[in-house]
Amino acid sequence: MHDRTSRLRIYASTCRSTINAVIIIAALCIFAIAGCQQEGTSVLGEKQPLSKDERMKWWRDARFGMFIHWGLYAVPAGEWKGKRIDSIGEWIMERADIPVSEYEPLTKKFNPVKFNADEWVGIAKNAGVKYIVITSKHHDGFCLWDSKVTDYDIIDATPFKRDILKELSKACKKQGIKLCFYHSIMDWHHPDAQRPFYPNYNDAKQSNPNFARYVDNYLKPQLKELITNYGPLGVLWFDGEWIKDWTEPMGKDMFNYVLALQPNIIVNNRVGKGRKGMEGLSKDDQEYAGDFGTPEQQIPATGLPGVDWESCMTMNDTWGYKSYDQNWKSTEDLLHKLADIASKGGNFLLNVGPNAEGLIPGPSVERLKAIGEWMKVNNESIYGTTASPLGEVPWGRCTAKPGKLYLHVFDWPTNSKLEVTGLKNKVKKAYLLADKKRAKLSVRREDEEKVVVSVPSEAPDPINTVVVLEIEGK
Ligand code: FHN
Repeated sequence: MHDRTSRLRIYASTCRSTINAVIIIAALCIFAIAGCQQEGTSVLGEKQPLSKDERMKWWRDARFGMFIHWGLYAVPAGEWKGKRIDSIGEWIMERADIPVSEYEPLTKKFNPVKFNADEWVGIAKNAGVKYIVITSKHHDGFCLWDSKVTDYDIIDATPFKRDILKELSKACKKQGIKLCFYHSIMDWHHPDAQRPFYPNYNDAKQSNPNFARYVDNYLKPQLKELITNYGPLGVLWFDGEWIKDWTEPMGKDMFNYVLALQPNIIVNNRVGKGRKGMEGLSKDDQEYAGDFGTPEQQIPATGLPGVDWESCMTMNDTWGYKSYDQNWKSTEDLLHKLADIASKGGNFLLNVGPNAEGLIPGPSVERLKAIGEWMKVNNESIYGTTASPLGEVPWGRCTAKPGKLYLHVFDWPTNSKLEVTGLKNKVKKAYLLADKKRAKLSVRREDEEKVVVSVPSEAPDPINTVVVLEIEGK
């Protein structure tokens, strides 16, 4: 930088007017700063944390991600020694009281020859998904990447011997999807973590005297591998934080550790103790580590005003694959959830649980395809939107952008009159988002807070038709 500036001074001294020199120097500095800071590095090349808003922008705009729970548990697929487990598939080691000595041999059977990273990422992209969160390591401790700190990983322990995360990283880069990792703090396989608690792997009261050694010599080095060799990552999605040995101070330390490795990464609130069970966000006023709240299998009734949050959900009743769980949510239900969550200012992280062959189950693929067809027409009403400024609306949901309201109409008015209450702004124009010609719909103001939009007799989309109101002011 200094050489360039001194050359500039020589050049400037030949310029007739000092104003030209000032303009050139200023322009050069602006380019230098812009060029460096985009990756969270200072103009001097040091890594410096970006502001939270800078880090969160792509994530807030994305609104829709895909969760992938995949690992050894896909092999038993919810059944152990002929007995079906009564819970989520990825918990089979704990639910069926399987000792590590009997669970580890599953590695010999994990050979997902039909796995195709481009295909998985394509399914996600066509669904309108903007980021993928995959389990690098779930509670069972098995690693989906080539880790240098253990052989309990896909390269060293299985016949498959391909680095799943490396292949997904390449496919995501190629298709413009952000790659993110779910990583479990709780580890049922590592002797310095919960392994000694067998068969009570999830005993939140027990403590391992060597847990600090697990964090320093295993958990942190593995996270460094994941952030350094597969990145830049979008999100580090921690989980399994509820154990006794993990504390909020450790969460804060981990948050800083991860940000130091990649300044613009985003981290969920399960890095610390800020998750209040499945609600996803503690309501006490303590400052918890992490960037967003994580309600699970639920949508906060009024969102979580003023904070970033993401609802994660299964399409059936399990995260990890179970051969017999056919209790699939309908496409209509999933599309309504997508709009509901966005209308409350949240992100939707929708899960798939691939099987042991490396295939995403058919019913999941069908639903994602149908969601993608709706998103191709209506994604403007989801991406980059903010929570509804209207109160509850009887016919559906509402999302917003500056100067625009997107009315997600689930229940089409039988009289072709769509009533919008709580709206004082002047409506400049109304039209169907799906109508490329944006033919005007007539709007009549009934009173200070209510307008009535005349809509077609039939709902163009039986699940969710979006009517756009262009309005004046905020
Ligand atoms: O125990 C895990 C569970 O297996 C799954 O990964 C969910 C997904 O968010 N998280 C934990 C339960 O809260």
